[in-house]
Amino acid sequence: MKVLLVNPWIHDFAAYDFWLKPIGLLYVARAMEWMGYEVHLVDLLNRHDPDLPRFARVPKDKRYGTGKFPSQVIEKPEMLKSVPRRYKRYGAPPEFLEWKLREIGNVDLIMVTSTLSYWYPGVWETIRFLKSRYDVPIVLGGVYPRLFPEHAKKSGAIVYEKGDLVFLPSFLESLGFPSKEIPADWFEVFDPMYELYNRVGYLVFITTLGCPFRCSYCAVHRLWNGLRVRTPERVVETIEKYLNIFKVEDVVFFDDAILASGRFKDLLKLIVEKRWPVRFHLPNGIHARLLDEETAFLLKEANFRTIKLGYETSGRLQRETGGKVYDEDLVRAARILRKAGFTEKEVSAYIMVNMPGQTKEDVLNAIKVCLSEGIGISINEYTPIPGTKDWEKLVEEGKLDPDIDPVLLNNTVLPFWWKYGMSYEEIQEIKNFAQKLKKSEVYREFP
Ligand code: B12
Ligand code: SF4
Repeated sequence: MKVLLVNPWIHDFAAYDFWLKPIGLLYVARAMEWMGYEVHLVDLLNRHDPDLPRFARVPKDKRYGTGKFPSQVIEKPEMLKSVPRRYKRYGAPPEFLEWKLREIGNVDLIMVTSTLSYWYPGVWETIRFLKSRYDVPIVLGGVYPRLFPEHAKKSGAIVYEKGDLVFLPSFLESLGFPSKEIPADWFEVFDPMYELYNRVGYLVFITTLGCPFRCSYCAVHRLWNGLRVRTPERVVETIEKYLNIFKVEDVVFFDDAILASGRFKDLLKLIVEKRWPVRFHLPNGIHARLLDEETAFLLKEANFRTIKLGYETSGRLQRETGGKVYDEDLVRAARILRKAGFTEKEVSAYIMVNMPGQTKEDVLNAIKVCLSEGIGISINEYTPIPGTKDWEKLVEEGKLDPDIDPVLLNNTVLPFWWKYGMSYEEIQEIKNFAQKLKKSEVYREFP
């Protein structure tokens, strides 16, 4: 039995390859191999595919293997017509997909993944394309169908609504496909199946699934029950295995709560011992309160180059959204990291703009806190996510239609129509201010 796994196109006003790898799909690949399938992968977002330059001009890598995707301007969906920006298909062009499918030939089953729900138009286009070439069942899984199952069913694919892979065998059986029980500890024993790639520009891993916190704007607790932790020994084994196959210089951890695992220091110690000639990155905000000096020094010794702290906002919303971090936690973490030798180029804090109830002052104060501690700023625009406390409150107050088309929840689009948040101009002003600060001399005053 032959299965084709596809990482679909992104349709958006902007998208950047900030170490995007379909790690969930690579676990699905391993599970399918475990069940005896012959597995093939088409990753339309792999900028480092050696065949891609024959089909598109591929922008050169920027920092640490990140970079711009090839893109094509496409027509905006009706609902986005009033947004005065160009809408694009990001990733390999359709001719590349056509060629790949010809190379792979007939398959028995197709599986498509998805991450951000508001990227669904790219998922749907990919599914339409596949349907026009194959007459086999297409299964859609990932974050989008888990958050918007009913909407995802309109894609024309059969939807896998679960996160955990232990449910995959019975799902396949229900479709008439062969299966075999998946080990309950698959997250420990399975490696994400990177060997399906010819070339990658970096490697992305996760060492934990889930998060013990319950922030009111975040869906992670709905996606994963509790916190699952992979043993440091297995993580190191996996990294080593793939560093031997791919000559990459950057290794990235995408965890939501890596410091909450209770095993991170052990992992860092093992990484330090290995002395691999690579840089490490933590692009998904870590918990400032959980950072201690020993961890900071180990991060430095292990050659971490990107550390993002989850800060989100200053002011009363810190408590109201769940109390994950307070100013004093951020300040403490920033100082510890500076003491360990990190600079503002390596450490920055995520600040969210346009959270319900947030004022411009909350954001500006948060920026000032970062500034005074000599750490960088990464501005994120808020988007409501189903299943979160924020979503439920907004629906209850009549400020959000629960049946909204997910494309309108694109964080770039929200300020153009949502009258309960900040205006496009206000957000732009904040972003310009942050941009100016980044370029200014202010940060250089810090040792
Ligand atoms: C990594 C990540 C990113 C990465 C890139 C994601 C990527 N690879 O494309 C980056 C850093 C770019 C990112 C950015 C953002 N993200 Co993000 N991100 C994540 C994160 C932390 C991990 C995703 C992941 O790899 N999970 C681990 C794998 C194992 O899980 P999985 O993909 O679900 O796969 C499992 C199952 O779903 C299933 N499966 C997956 N595919 C398939 C396919 C088939 C056929 C089957 C059967 C099964 C199956 O099997 C897998 C194993 O169990 C999630 C949170 C989370 N923990 O899921 C948020 C998350 C997806 N992000 C989220 C958000 C909000 C954002 C931002 C918008 C934040 C912001 N406000 O700025 C930005 C977007 C900026 C932009 N416009 O680009 C939200 C999604 C909201 C939504 N409506 O979709 C999430 C859920 C976090 C949250 N806050 O609640 N993100
Ligand atoms: S925002 Fe971070 S700390 Fe809060 S629940 Fe989500 S993953 Fe956990």
